[in-house]
Amino acid sequence: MSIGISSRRGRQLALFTSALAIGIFLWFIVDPKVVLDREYFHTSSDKLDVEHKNSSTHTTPTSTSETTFPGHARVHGFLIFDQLYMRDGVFYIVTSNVSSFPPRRNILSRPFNLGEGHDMEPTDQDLKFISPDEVKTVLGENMFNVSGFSVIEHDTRQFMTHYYHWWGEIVLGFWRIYSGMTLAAGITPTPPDRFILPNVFDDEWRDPAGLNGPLMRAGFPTTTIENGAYWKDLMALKTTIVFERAMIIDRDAAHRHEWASRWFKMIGGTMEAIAPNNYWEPIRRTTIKNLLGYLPKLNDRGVVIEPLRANSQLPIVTYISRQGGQRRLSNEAHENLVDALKSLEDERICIFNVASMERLTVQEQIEHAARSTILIGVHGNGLTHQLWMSPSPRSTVMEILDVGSYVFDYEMLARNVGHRHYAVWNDTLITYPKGEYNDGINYGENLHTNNHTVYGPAIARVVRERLLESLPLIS
Ligand SMILES: *[C@@H]1O[C@H](CO)[C@@H](O)[C@H](O)[C@H]1NC(C)=O
Ligand SMILES: *[C@@H]1O[C@H](CO)[C@@H](O)[C@H](O)[C@H]1NC(C)=O
Ligand SMILES: *[C@@H]1O[C@H](CO)[C@@H](O)[C@H](O)[C@H]1NC(C)=O
Ligand SMILES: *[C@@H]1O[C@H](CO)[C@@H](O)[C@H](O)[C@H]1NC(C)=O
Ligand SMILES: CC(=O)N[C@H]1CO[C@H](CO)[C@@H](O)[C@@H]1O
Repeated sequence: MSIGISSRRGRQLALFTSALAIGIFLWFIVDPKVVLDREYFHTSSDKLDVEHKNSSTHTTPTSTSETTFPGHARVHGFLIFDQLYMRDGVFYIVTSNVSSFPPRRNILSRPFNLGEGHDMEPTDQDLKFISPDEVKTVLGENMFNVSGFSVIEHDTRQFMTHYYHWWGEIVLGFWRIYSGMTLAAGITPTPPDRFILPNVFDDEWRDPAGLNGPLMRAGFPTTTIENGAYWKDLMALKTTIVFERAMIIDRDAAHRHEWASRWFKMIGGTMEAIAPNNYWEPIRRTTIKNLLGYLPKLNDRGVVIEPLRANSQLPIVTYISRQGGQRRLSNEAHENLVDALKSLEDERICIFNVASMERLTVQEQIEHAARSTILIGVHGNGLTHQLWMSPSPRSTVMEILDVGSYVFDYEMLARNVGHRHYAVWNDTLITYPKGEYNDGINYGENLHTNNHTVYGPAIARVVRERLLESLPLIS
């Protein structure tokens, strides 16, 4: 059976089923040590072929040299182009109809840090629209092809050096838009050929917790990550570069989307783009298989049933303790919560783990998440680990906030990945069904304090309900 795949659309299901069949076949013949998830990914050799056949049905290039817009989604800061040009660090869109493209300020911004008073409005130094007639004079006759799919993360390092901002916004947002585009074309998304960070140098995109880098290697093993030095090399060629397909990701431009400002989240706008329900699964599965050497399979009750050696007998509830760091519970609230959840373990309702992620290896952290059905924690980066939990009608994230605060970071992840999210205000748990959202955000003045309170029994009650309630499960 497939885990938590709800099939609203027959086409999605059919796609998934045939991909699964091919995947199972390939699974036996492929060396599983470093894997792409073959259930979803085509091999890279059939990739371009398949994409070209399809993308030509969805774009109407008036001349071979024009830039086109292969997707349907026009989400600010997450736009995909075919035949995107670059010369001397400036992007060029070649088109005879500028109004068929989103305006420049929805595509990118000046590469400055946000919130430091810079004028972020893009200029001709960042991106220009030119007509096919101008190509020869502006771009010259000599062009250099960068083939395949390039994801250009256009920002400075400011926010990327953070597990949530990298994985939960940049990668998740990119994969959502890209999966939606390939769904519309009736094909399976393949990993991009490269990530390019033109405005980042050295190691700067990596996070202090040491998760961003290793997880990229595990999740996108065939994708290179090129920083500003690579970009400078391209510029030094003093020629025009043509990106066969490129997505430009830009945080400030993304925030210009109405939904991004409503929820104050870069990926807010991507929520309007249609994506398959299970779109994150290929990345989740690939990452976990490469990291752990196995993919935990959970049954309807949330029990890990495969592989046998990793069997858990009861569903696993993991509480991510932040007691070693900033933004945490008071000691009393922490102990009270641990006691309440331990009593569920005594009743044999679940296996209960307390995880201090900062003391664990990357592998151990991901293994905790991949085996858990319920993840509980104070608002914070640890909750980004829900990306590796198996989505199901039972999978749940409980985010402890100070009473009155409401922010969307981890709720957006839960909605994208397929878990139910609860905001916990002491003894009150708040959740919203699909399509409904909390009215507004509120960064309460106590959001970042070290003495959060929570009423453990209230959390234990909802954990019990989630693990015992009978659910309309889809197998
Ligand atoms: C240019 O694009 C706009 C928006 O897609 C479209 O309405 C218009 O008809 C196009 N103009 C021409 C000349 O193709
Ligand atoms: C770039 O590559 C594409 C596809 O491989 C090809 O159709 C195109 O002519 C090439 N463009 C240039 C400028 O070499
Ligand atoms: C938290 O909830 C408990 C149980 O309802 C209540 O006794 C306690 O006063 C509440 N704490 C705060 C700070 O509101
Ligand atoms: C928690 O800490 C904040 C600031 O550190 C303080 O203003 C607040 O009164 C404290 N709350 C409780 C319930 O101790
Ligand atoms: C919409 C569309 O044209 N989809 C096609 C994409 O390519 C596959 C494989 O070549 C076809 O089966 C689809 O019909």
